[in-house]
Amino acid sequence: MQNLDKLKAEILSEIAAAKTPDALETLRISALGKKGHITALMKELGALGPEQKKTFGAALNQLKGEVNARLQEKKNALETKALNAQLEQDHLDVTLPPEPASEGRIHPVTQVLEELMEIFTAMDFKIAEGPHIEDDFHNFTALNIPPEHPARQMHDTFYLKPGTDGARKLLRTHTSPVQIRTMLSEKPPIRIIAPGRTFRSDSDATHTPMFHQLEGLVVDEFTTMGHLKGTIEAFVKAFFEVDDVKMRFRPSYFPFTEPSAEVDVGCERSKAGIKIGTGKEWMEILGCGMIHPKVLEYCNLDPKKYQGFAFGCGIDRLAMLKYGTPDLRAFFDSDLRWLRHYGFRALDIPTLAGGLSR
Ligand code: 2NL
Repeated sequence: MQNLDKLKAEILSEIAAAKTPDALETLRISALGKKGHITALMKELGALGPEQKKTFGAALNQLKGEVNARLQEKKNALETKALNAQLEQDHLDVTLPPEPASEGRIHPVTQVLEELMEIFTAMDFKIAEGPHIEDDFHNFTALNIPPEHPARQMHDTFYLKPGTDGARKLLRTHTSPVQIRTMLSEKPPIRIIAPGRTFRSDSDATHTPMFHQLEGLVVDEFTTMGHLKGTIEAFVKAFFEVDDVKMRFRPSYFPFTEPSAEVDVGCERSKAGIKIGTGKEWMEILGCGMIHPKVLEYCNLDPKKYQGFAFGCGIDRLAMLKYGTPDLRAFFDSDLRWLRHYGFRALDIPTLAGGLSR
């Protein structure tokens, strides 16, 4: 018995001191394995008398049970400790950008889109979106584009197969239907920009069948051409990141605005590219005007009560001008070399305070 107490004390203190699951397994084998100390004592039981066998056997069984329990306890503790250490080492900072983001690039069109949204949301415009597949009413009729207007002809517009009612849906040719939908569903005052994809059956060095447009719309009770001019001027200065921009509003025509104007900015062309702001030459950057009374009427707005202005420009074209990318078609080739050269880093987010482009 004296011997057993000593053996028990030894084994338990060794278990308590074990530092690894391997060391613990070695201890288990040396106590309870085939040639273990406790196993050896068990084998001696057979040679004892019945009374001794009973007491010694019971004591041995109790020892065996306790050693097993302590081994299991210690095993659990070591495993928990190992898991925690592993977790500590594998600790993941979820606020860091994913690895591919440091390799990938933001497309110039996305960059310019983000810059535009930053500029116009700072002027209290909301961002509106709508479907790419539209109907005749929202894309044409409500915009005062009559059926015989050239913009409706098959060669410009992508039409879908006729539906059950015989009407053909189409891919929107501008983002204007988004503004029509907003005027139909919301009450003035309305201040929105509608950026997005647009589609026209046209393809050459300066046209791709899919391109990006940004349109703006303001409708209120006392909106004037002065508001339009001030908004466009503030936008152009913010976008080209210059304090002073030579600008002119040139009379023009759109079916959906009256009066209509096109806006040119002063520029200087050289071998190195094109500089916007000053110079002897002019570059057209957008079209605009006061919303045509008929368009307001199509949207159930009384033109005697409400007026507004609208403008539209090509995002891809703005990206070409600002970042000096020569050929529009390369925009949508997904050429990695082109993207690495003209693309932007993911974390260089454009802000008015921190600078739009760096
Ligand atoms: C251009 C010219 C323009 C508009 C778009 C518009 C929309 C509604 C009502 C009235 Cl719902 N106008 N949009 C107005 C003037 C010009 O775009 O050259 N775009 C690339």
